[in-house]
Amino acid sequence: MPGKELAQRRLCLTNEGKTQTTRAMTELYETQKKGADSVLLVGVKLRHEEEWKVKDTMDELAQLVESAGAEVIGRFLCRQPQIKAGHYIGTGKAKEIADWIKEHPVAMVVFDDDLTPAQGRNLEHVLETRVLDRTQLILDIFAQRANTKEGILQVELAQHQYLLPRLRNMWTHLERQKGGIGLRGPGETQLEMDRRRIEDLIKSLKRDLELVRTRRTEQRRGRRRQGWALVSIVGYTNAGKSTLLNHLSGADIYVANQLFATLDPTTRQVDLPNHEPALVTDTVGFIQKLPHHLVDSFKATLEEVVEADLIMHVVDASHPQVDTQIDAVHAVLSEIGALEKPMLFVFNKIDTEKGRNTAKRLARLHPKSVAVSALTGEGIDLLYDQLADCLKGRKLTLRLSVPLSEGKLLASLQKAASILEEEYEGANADLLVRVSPQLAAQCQPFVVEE
Ligand SMILES: Nc1nc2c(ncn2[C@@H]2O[C@H](COP(=O)(O)OP(=O)(O)OP(=O)(O)O)[C@@H](O)[C@H]2O)c(=O)[nH]1
Ligand SMILES: [Mg+2]
Repeated sequence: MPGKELAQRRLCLTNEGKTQTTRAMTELYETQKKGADSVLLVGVKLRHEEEWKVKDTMDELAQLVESAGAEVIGRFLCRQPQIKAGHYIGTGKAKEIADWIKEHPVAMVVFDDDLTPAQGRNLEHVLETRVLDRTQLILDIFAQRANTKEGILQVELAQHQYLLPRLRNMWTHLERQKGGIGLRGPGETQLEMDRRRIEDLIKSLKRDLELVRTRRTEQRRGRRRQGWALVSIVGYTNAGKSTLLNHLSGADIYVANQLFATLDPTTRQVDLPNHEPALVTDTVGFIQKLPHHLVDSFKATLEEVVEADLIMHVVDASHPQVDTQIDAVHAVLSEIGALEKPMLFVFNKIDTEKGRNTAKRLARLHPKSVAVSALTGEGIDLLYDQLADCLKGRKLTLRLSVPLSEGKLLASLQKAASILEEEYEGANADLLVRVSPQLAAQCQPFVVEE
């Protein structure tokens, strides 16, 4: 996949001659290149947790590993009352896993939860194998998928933010060479240099991303000004978001039965019955335990969701954990401040028996919804109607400065707009109004601010 190569090249460039640290993030591809792509999964069930939930998240972790191009050859589920500070799991269990690995060599061990830097280091020491946690794995997949400049910048920012607090961990081998009390050893000096370098890099990535955000905001404004309705597709990863947009618009977005097939947003025109055309954006999927750094770094992309007129929440109704997935999507929407936006549920995959039955159950809970199969096209006509219906009452807020000589427009505004503020300045009326897209188009020459 070209995206993968591009991301790899970009990462290599970042790493070259710089930090040892970022190199850890490309480990998954490097082991793949050598053909050593077998992975052992480790999950932990704590006293208060239900075993089936832990097993489900481990199934998902296995899917993540496969989506990253590697293969799961074993799983360990550790049942323990609480997290152990030193190794996350008990030392006895760690030893047991180490013995298993001697018999079944693996390229790396992936933990289903986030490890502290010290836990990661201690585990690597005992297991004598590379150890990754869930966040690192997701970051790796994102790095493989990032295709556009925006995507690559966002992934790099998330990676470096993840690494910064872990730097000390990387340099402990040098710290051991430190001189006497009060002397700064080579490890410490190198650590400081690395820290500063990464902090500078984070600053410069944030600056670059700010430009991306500004450009996106301007693009959105332009589209609004032209009267487009903006719709964002959100949903759990693998729910069928890209398949749906392909069906609605004839787009050709990459679709695959893998997690995070889509990373970069794609916007396409969709023609709705009795309605001006809408612009629909397909974007990155969500997942439970989505690393906070990623949500934060993907601000530019996720703003498409926050700023949309309508959110289409696509749900894989055939998935056994459909309710958990809906909750996980809501958690991310809440984190980005988009939970209160108008939302239409799209229960997808009703061509399967499970999907059809679950969609019926979910429709009772969420009346503003439609059941479809993005694959066969069943229910899509109903979806077009629902979309048009949801967007019908769409209003835009505009600040206008209209010359009093524009009597006809002012009369239309008095009649059809909600006037929120009204002030007369010389020969102009300064107004803050909420208007339909049609009326907004007539107001275009007099818009001061949207
Ligand atoms: N049976 C069935 N499968 C579907 C349907 N819609 C999508 N799929 C399959 O579900 C898988 C995921 O589809 P995508 O469209 O890539 O899903 P996505 O939500 O864009 O996934 P990410 O981009 O990875 O977050 C693919 O194997 C699709 O063929 C459907 O209506 N019915
Ligand atoms: Mg997709």
